[in-house]
Amino acid sequence: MTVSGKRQTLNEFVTSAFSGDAQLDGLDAVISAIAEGARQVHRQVEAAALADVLGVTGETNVQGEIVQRLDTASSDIFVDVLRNSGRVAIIGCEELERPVIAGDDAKHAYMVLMDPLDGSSNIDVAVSIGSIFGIWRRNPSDPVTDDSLLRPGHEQVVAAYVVYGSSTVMVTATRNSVQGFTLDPETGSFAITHPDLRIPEECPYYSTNEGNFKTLDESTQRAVTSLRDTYSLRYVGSLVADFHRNLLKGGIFLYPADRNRPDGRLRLMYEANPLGFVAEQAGGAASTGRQRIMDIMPEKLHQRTPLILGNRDVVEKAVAIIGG
Ligand code: AFP
Repeated sequence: MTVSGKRQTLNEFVTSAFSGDAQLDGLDAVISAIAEGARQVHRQVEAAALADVLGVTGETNVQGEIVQRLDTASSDIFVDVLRNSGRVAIIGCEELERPVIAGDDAKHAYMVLMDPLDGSSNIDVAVSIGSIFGIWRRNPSDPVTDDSLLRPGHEQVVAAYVVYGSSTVMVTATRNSVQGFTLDPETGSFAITHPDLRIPEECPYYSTNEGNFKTLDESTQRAVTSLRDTYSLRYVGSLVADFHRNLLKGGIFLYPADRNRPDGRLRLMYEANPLGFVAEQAGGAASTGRQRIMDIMPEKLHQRTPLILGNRDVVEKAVAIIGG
């Protein structure tokens, strides 16, 4: 008997969850492809120092960030598995300036936006990192162009993320259903470990880079001060890891706009939209401080946004103080 025993696997879950819904035909293949990519990235991350794949490539990506070798490796892995699923028309990726067009006939029904490796600055120090995905349905009669991806967050059909930490966990969210699966090191399959996830009522934590406090505007400083007076600070510096903790334990994450980053630091399309969708389906909320993240009509693939997400009542209180 393997360690995951008789637990339902992710592939079994998505096959049963989406079969019979013609509107979601092929979605199971896309999610299974992401799971396969996560298995490969897990192996690379786990053995990175041994395999000498730590460090930088010497290139700078479209964000102006120095690219880590594992950033490129993860991006290549996920582009390959998504292309090979045969169901994805276009892929937008944090590491790639332009989207990858993978197919344009009717069976290429999905559009994927991804951050293949989030928290790169934590790779070399063995701190949890992750991968983030948002999946939208494509209107098959529309041509596939770079602008096809510019759809609002509330149109997502699935959002998912993977945490590469003390264990490797993949969380998937569809309408009102958030499920967590853990990678079984023996079988290499993701088995269900966190069924029907909901953000707990209690909220013990707030997560923000306090080093930016001085550069926040006055009302945002007031909001952070009120959180500081009420909750314990927990901040890893990997959005996925901070969000995952808060999803399981309760908490609020904030990366507001500040004097140095008037549009915020995090990316709307492949960080805020997918995690905002997960938060909302788990009973939480996601805001810019002035607007619901899911309602933003995107203008650019790599646009940034302020982000506040977590327990709904705590997010709403912070937004009220900020003046949203
Ligand atoms: P990297 O991928 O460059 O490490 O950035 C990580 C991130 O996008 C997100 O995961 C963190 O929440 C945030 O940036 C950390 O930013 P600070 O280092 O400014 O706190």
